[in-house]
Amino acid sequence: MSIAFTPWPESFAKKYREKGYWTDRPLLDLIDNAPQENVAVICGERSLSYQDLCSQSRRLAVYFQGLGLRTGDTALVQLPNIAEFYVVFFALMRLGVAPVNALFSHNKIELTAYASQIEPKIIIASDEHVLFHDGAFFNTLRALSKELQHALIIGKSEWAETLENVLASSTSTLLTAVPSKADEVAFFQLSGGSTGTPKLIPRTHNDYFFSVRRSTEICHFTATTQYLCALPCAHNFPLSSPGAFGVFHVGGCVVMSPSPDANTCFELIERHQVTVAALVPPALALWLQAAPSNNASLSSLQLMQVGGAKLSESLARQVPEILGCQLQQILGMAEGLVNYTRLDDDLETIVTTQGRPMCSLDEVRIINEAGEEASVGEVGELATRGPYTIRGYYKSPEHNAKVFDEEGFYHSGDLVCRNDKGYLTVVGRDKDQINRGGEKIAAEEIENLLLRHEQIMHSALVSMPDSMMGEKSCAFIVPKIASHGMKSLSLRKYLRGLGVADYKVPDRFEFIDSLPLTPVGKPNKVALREVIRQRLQLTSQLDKTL
Ligand code: AMP
Ligand code: DBH
Repeated sequence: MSIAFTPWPESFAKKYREKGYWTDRPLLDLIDNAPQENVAVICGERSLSYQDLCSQSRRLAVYFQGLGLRTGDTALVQLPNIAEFYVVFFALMRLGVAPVNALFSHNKIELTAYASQIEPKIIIASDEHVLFHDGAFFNTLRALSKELQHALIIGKSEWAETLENVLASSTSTLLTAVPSKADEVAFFQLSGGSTGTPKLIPRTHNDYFFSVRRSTEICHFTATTQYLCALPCAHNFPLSSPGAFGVFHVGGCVVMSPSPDANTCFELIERHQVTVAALVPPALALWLQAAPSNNASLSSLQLMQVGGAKLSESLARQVPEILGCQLQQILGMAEGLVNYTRLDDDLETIVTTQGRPMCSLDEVRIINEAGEEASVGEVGELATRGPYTIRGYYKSPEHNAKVFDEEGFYHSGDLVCRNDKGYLTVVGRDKDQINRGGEKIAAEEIENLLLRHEQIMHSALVSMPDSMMGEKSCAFIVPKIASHGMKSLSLRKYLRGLGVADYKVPDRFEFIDSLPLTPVGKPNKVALREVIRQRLQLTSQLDKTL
């Protein structure tokens, strides 16, 4: 049994193979073909060689096989930045089991949404996450997903099997299972989304492997690369741009950091002679603030990759000055297309653009308001198709009909302009999403949760400017009755109680009598963004005068 997804048309698949982009090899080759004696991952005081990674993932795969997991099955995985994330990923790859790798910041709402879409047979989670301190949440999920039978915990557990125990008690590496076919779904990426339910992105071995290989070429990764994984390890950026998988492809070493915190990372950079790091803009801003007064030597650092949200030109210019390394900007998306500034680009291009597509078969169309292709410098929506850009979200026919056109282009909702050399600069967004310093929030998801509150009549979530995060979120609330007594604090508590990820809880609440509407009767978010912008401006002026 294989997992259903929207395939690339045969003529495109043929082209991608002829060009050598799709090689029909499984992602497992990333570690199985690596120089086995090299160190693959450093995590705290532990070092795992490629041989360790291969043998542990093989033993774990044997255990999974014993449970009856097989090709076409799915798994829900939620792990922090630890080496076991990769052990688990490649164990599942050996059997052709496709995981959704939830972010560690995800909570009940997100995990439930993923589980109900993929109906996993197994949950693999960490004892560090409060949801898995006991078996209660697992049982809730089992009631929703009839396939769910197993749980494996990384760490200690009184209610589920643990990885430690599995590895201690199994030495067999005898596997009869094989990976899924290279042109089938290897795993699911997460979409930042703009809809009520978070969408899943089916990625095949062929398309993902290509994006990883091509990325390592562009970023000059080699066996001597020491890569700092400071962003959430499951995210597409630190996984594949070139990320940990790029490092594995060339036999280099991934240094895990529990967080992007500057001081934690600086220590790791010095200790492990890190050469490349990847950050979102707010984390970069904190590094730039902390670096001058930190004693750790950052001299090994050669490349700082920044992406996920718009980087201001002024921060960009500080990178070589303060960190003493080169900057690379990346505009990527879990749906596929990744743009990079190149290492030999001139400084102006690097600080003012978010790069250009990674390969010649990435087709980019920028569509202006009139629905026509924009000319150089003109703003329009970025639409794309190519050898590693999906043709459809998982089981989402209605949404797919909206964001994929008849020619298979994915309409990203990003407003960009292109210069005469094909480099893209992001200027805005035409999707109902807040980009909170790289963490995406689908407005509709939070609005729906707010509407479940018995005192709320209408809600609208919009972005508001923030000097540190770029954007934060503001929820406009129309109460059912004027004398409602709702406070920001109680609404925050309410949302947390429902079990939504913390980063999605609105940074600010504004209570209003009615929502301004557009001519077609939808909440006028342009007007609401303007309301909050003015209120913030007023507060900051008052602060200055006091
Ligand atoms: P996701 O769908 O969660 O993978 O998020 C991808 C989206 O993040 C893109 O469509 C952009 O909106 C945004 N994004 C990623 N990188 C950048 C960047 N360098 N500058 C501005 N926005 C970015
Ligand atoms: O934001 C993203 O999704 C992103 C950013 C940089 C991404 O998916 C990527 C690089 O691959």
